[in-house]
Amino acid sequence: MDLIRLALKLDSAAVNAIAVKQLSTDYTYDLQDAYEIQRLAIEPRKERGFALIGLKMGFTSVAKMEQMGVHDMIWGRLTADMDIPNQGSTSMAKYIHPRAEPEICFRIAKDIKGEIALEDLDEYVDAIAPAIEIIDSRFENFKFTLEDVVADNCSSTGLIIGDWQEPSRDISNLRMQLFFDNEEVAVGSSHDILGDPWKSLQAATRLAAAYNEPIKAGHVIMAGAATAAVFLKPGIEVVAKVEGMQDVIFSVSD
Ligand code: OOG
Ligand code: MG
Repeated sequence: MDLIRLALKLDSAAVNAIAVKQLSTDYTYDLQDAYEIQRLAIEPRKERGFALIGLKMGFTSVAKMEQMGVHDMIWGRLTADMDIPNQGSTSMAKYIHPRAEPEICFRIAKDIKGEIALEDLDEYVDAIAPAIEIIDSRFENFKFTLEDVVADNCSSTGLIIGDWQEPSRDISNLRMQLFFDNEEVAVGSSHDILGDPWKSLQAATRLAAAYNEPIKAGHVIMAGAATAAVFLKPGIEVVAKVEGMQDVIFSVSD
């Protein structure tokens, strides 16, 4: 199996917004191969001038695992081309079948070299923010196995980060809501993210160390969605509200 060829296939599916068949239909491959395909698929992005800006955790809530039928935590890479400014807009034409989900994001204050214990994480974080993630599986019908979704960089495609604020250790029970044109389309609690989003950051330090992916000062780490994700539609305004934080907003054009 040619991992580079599969990585390039996924990169071109993302760039051209054209779905491809699940890799697992034609290939037998394990999680290690899947993370290697993911790593290789990020290289052409870097070559196009888009640096790594951080990492994301996925399937850190039961709501997400049940929606997608996948039952293990995963992690993916975030690159500069995915960043959409708060109050900005994005176009449906860039995606295959995009969905949005409300998240919490950590900003890293200094380089992290190995796994960090939960109680020591404060030192490494200088801000937190509410965020929205846009996910867009490159696989037909948004269907995949655990290996497929990992190879496909955990469906990563866009992120909108709200106003940064002082990090608080106590973010384990904040209401998190997603609105499309003022109508609530998803609601949950930050408690749904592993009981506490800081635990998701802890898991990110463990997994990044295990896969030799350094987390650097200035990187952002997305903790994973608290709710199921909702399909975007052209013409809507999307707002995420995280209790005690400023709203995050973006709009969707054709
Ligand atoms: C995979 C990405 C999962 C999250 O927050 O749980 C994720 C997917 O659902 O397609 O980003
Ligand atoms: Mg997510």
